Amino acid sequence: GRSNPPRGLRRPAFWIDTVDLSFDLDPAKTRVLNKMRIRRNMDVPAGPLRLDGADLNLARVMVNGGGTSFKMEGSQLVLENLPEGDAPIDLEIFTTCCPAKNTQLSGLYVSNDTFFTQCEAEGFRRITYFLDRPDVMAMYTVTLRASKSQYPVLLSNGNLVDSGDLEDGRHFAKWVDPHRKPSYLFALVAGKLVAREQQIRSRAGNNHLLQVYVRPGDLEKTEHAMNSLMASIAWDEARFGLSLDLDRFMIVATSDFNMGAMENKGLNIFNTKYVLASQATATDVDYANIESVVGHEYFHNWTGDRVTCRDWFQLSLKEGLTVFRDQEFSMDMAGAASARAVKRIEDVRVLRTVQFPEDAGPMAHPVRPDSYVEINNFYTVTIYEKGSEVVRMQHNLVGRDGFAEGMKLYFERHDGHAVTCDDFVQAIADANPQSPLAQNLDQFKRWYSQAGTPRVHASGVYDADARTYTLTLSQSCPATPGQPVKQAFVIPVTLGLLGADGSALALQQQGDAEASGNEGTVVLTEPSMTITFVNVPSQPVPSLLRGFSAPVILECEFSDADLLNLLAHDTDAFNRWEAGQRLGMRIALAAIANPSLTTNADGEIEQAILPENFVQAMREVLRNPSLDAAFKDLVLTLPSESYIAEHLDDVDPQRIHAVREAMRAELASSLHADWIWAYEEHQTPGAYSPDALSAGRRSLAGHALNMLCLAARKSADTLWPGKTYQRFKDAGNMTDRFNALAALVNSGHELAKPALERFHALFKDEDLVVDKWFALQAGTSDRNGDILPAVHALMKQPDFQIKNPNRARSVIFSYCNANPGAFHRADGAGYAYWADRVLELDAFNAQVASRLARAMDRWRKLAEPYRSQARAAIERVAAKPDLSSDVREVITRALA
Ligand code: HT7
Ligand code: ZN
Repeated sequence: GRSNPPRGLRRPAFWIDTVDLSFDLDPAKTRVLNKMRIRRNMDVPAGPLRLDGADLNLARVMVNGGGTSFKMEGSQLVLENLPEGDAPIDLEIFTTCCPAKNTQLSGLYVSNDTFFTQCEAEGFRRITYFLDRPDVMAMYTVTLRASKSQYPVLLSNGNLVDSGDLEDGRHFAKWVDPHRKPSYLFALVAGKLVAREQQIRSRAGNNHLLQVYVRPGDLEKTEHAMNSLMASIAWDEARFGLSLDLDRFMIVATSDFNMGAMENKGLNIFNTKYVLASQATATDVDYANIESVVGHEYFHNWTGDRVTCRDWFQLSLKEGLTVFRDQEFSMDMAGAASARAVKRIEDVRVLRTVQFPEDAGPMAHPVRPDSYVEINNFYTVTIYEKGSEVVRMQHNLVGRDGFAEGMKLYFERHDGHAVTCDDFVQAIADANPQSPLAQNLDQFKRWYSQAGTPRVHASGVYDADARTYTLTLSQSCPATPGQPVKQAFVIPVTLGLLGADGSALALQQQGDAEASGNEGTVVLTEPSMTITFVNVPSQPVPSLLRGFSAPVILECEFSDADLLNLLAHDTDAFNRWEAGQRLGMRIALAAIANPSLTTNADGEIEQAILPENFVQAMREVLRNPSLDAAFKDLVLTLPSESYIAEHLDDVDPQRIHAVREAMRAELASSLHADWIWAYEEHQTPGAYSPDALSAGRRSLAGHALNMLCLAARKSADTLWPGKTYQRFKDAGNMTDRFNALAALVNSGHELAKPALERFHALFKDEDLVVDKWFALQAGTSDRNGDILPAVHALMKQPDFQIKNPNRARSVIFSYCNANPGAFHRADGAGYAYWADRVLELDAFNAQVASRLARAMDRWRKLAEPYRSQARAAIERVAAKPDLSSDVREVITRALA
C-alpha cells in the first residue's frame, strides 16, 4: 500500500493531450499500442515522467519516433530524459496483457467470451502505462481489432468513424471520443452482443441514438432499461437544463462486474442486475433499482464526466451529487407526494442502517477523506449516501430554484475541468448569496472534512401562562479515528408543532409580527441554541428534523403518547414513520434488557412483548384508507436488527434476533385478521406494471403473506401456507411469486422445500433469478443453527461459482452481512466461515474480498463470547502475509 495525500494532491509533471490506442484483442495475449502526445506542465518544477502500470508486459517505448532510456520503479515506468521545454512530445508504448487471466475484473477482462473494461478508479494502468489520475484529461482515438466471428461487435467511447474487414477473418472499428476525459472513463467492449435501439430527439432539438447491448436472448429484457434511459435524459433537461452531449449513448450489460454500473463516457457498462428485467424474472424492487441506476450513470455524464474530480479525495463531488440527482429523479418518477415520501424513507433507512454504523466504526472517514491506502475501499456509503445528504442540505438551504441556479454556475465555471468539493459548494453559495448556506459557508464545509454522525439533542418547555414554547437544540459529534475533537456543524432542523389533538399549530417565533405557517427550518450553527415560539395554545408535541433535514441522530424525550400522536397525525410523512420506528425501538430495547423475558429451547421468546397501544396504532395505520400501501408496509416493518444493534453498547446479536422475531410473531398473531384483510385488499389484478403505487400494493400484500405464514407456525394453520404455495405457483409476476416463496421459506414451513425445488427448476437458466434463490436461503431466519450448514451446501451446488461476484454476493454476503441472527453464532463458526471466504476471494478478486471484510467492522461492540471469537477470526485473516492492500487496509483498521 501507499500513503496519501501528498502524492494525490501534487499536480502532474506532464499533461497528456491526445491518446491513440490500438488494441489487437486476444484473450490470452492482447497487444496494446499507446501513442500519446504529451507536454510538460510548466506550472510545476521539471521532473521525470512517471507512468502508472500494473500487470503489464512492456515491449517497447519510443520518444518522438526514436528509442529512449527508461527504468522501472516498482510498477511505474519512469522516463527521465524527455526533452526540456513546453514543446509537445510523442510517446509510444507497446505492451501486452492477458485478459483471460484477469479475475480481478479491473482493467481489461473477459466474461462469457466478451471483452470488457473497468477503469475506475485505477484500472486503466492495467491496460497501458499512463498518468492514471483524474486530473489528466485527454482526447481519445481507439482502434479495436479482433476476430470478426468471435467478436462481431467492437465498441469504445464516442463516435464510430471507421470500420471494416482485415485479413485472417479479423475486422476493426475506429472510435473517436469528441470529449476530453480522464483515463478512468475509458471503456471498450468486444463480443457477440445484440442491441435494443432507440432514436430520440432531445428538447434541445438534437438527434441521438440510444443502444442497450446484451447477450443474444436477453433483448426482450431491455425495454425497462431503455425506458429508464429516455426518462433520465428528459428529466435532466427539464430539471437542470442539461442535455445529452453525444450522438450515441450506449449501455452494455455484463454478468461479471464488481459493482453496480460504470459511467464510462458514452459507453456505460452495467451489471446485468441493473439492466435486465421482465415481469417473469424481475421484482418491483429490481425495476426500481434499474430506473435509479440507469439514471445515476446517465446523470454522471454531466456530474462526473463533463466536470470530474481533481483527485480521488474528491470522489463525493461526483458520487454524492449524482446520488442526490438519482434520488430526486426516482422521487419525481414516483409522482405523488406520498410516493416521494416513501422513497425518502427508504433512502434514509439505508443511510441509518449502513452509513451510520460505518461512521461510528473503524472505517469512519469524512465525505472528503484525507487519507487512504486503497481508493477502492472508499466507494462507501459515506461518500455516496452521506455525500448525497450533504448536497440535499445545500439544496434545502438555498431552495429548489436557488440550487438549479447554483448548478448552472457550477457548470459555467468548471465545465471540462477536474475540480473539488469546495468548488461545488462555492458555486451553490455564490449563486445564492443571501442564503443561510452562503452566510455560514466555511462552517458548512465541515460536513466534508469531519467524520462521524452528529447528535442533536432537543428539549422543549411549555409555559402555559405565557403561552410560549421554548425549544433548546444542542449538538455534539463523537470522536472518530484520527479526529478526536469536532467543531460545530451547520444543521438545518425543519420542524413543526402538533397540538394534543394532532392539529398542526401555527409557528410564530418570538419577535416576529405574525405566524409563518406550520413549518419552518431552524439552522443550528452553535453548539446550543434556544428558540421561543409564542401564541402556542397548549403543550405541543414537536415534530423535529422533518423529512430527515440533516444526517444526524436526533435525541428527544418523547413520551409514548407524543409518539402515538405523531404517528397518527403528523403532516410530515417521514416523521410519522419515524414515530412508529421510535416506538418499535423503545419496545425492542426494553425487551432486550428485560431478564424475565427468557428464550425456550428453540431460542424463541414466548411471552408477550408488545403493549396493546402499539398493536392498536399499527392496526390503525394498516387499516387507514388515506395512506398508501407502500407507506403502511414501511411503518409495519420493525427497525432492523443491525439498526437496533447501533443503539446498544454491548451487542448480543442472538438476543436482538430473538426479541425482534418475537415482536414480529406477535404482530403476526395480534393483527391476524388485519393481515388477511391487507392481503385480500391489495391484490393487483390486470396487466403487470412496476409503478410505485402498484409496487406498494404488492409489497404490502407480500408482507401480509409473510405474517400469515409466520402466524401459521404457532397455530398449526394449514390454510395460509397452502394459499401461499398456490400463489407461489400461480403468480403472474416475479414479485408475487418471490414474496410467496419467501413467506414459506422465512416461516420455515415444510412447503418451502418443494417450492424452492420448483423455483430452481423453473428458473435454472436465469442467472439473476438463481441469485435470488441462493440469497433467500442464505439470508433466511436461523432456527436451529441450520443456516451455516445450508450455506455450505449451497456452495456445493453445481451453479454456485465463487468467481462470479453476483453469485458470491448471493450466498456469502447474504449470510455474513444480511443475516445477523445466523452469522453471529456463539461457537464462532460464522466468523470462521467469513475468514475462510475473505481469504479465498482475496486470492483472485481483492475488491470483492475487501467488501466482505467489512462485515466485521462492528466487532468491538459485540458481547462475549462473540467478541473474542470475532477477534480470533480477524486476526487469522491479518496473519496472512500476502493479503491484498484492499483487505489489509480494512483488517488493519478493524484491529487498530
Ligand atoms: N463510478 C462507478 C464506480 C465503480 C467502481 C469503482 C471501483 C471499482 C469498480 C467500480 N465499478 C463502478 C459507479 C458509480 O458510482 O456510478
Ligand atoms: Zn456514481
